Amino acid sequence: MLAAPAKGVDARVEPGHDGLSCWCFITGGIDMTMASGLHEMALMVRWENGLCAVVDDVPLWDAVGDGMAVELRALLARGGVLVFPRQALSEAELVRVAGMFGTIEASLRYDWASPYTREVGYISNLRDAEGRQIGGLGNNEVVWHSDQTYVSTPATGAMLYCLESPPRAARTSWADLRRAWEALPEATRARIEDYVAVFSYDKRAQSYEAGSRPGDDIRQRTPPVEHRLVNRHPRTGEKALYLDPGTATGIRGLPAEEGMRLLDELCAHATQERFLYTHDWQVGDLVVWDNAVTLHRREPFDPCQPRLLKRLQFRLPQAEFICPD
Ligand SMILES: O=C(O)CCC(=O)C(=O)O
Ligand SMILES: [Fe+2]
Repeated sequence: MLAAPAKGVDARVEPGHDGLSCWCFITGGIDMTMASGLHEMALMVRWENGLCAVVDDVPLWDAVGDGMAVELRALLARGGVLVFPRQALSEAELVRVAGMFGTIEASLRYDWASPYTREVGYISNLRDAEGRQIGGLGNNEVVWHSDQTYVSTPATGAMLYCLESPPRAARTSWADLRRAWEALPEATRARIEDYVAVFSYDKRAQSYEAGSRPGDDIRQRTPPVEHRLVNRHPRTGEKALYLDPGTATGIRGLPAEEGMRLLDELCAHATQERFLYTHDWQVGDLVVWDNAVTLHRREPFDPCQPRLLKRLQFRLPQAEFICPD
């Protein structure tokens, strides 16, 4: 269990801190779960601020048994964010891992797709020999958002796999929209619970830097759509805000300005430090998240520093996860 995995990326740990002691030191409580499957092993889980489960020592390049897959999906359903530090995964292996969480869907952004694997997208500021960006989102800040809100039936599962990222920069944060909902005053919850928001990809794309904006064909395939502002988990009944103020254009039935003011206020509330997990990327980290219960944002970074992540998105099962419609 504690031996270094056969195919991991070299651990980047500070001198004097081997992975284990560092891990134990920062652990408040260890969640030991026996999972069955091809690998009969205990899952070692460290929770970060109640929303992110860090899972060490699962070699995802090997086939994961059904029992383990069920456990990992349950962790994602519980927290909303799942981190597998320092994996070493080919694009084919990324496709297999994503398929364990849900049904993979290629992104609308075919212009960001890997030249080798249609389902894999590149998030990068790197350029090819002709000076064209090899992926999307460049080096600017990516403001708080939830992926796919501009689609009528969003595929809410997503993962990013880090190939290269500047040290202690370009961090990505996630905000917990279930706890944000619970922390709202009762009167606000009653007032907004049945609101429906309108979303437009066109609006979101205007915030992208020039090289990441969609072509006309993609814009024609993304007319405005509507989603409930508050969703309910099918099994647990837990509720979550469904927010994306950079893509939303308002609330149905409210004057545009009033609707946007409310959405901005809710976003400011939901992204308070107490609801966040921030990931400082290391090569090989795989982060999986549920866009129905979280918002995320990426910090801007120095354009001279190379950054490359591979991205997949997938439909999480309706019986286990909130699926906005
Ligand atoms: O670059 C990042 O860390 C996040 C990009 C992003 O928002 C995404 O891949 O959905
Ligand atoms: Fe995103």
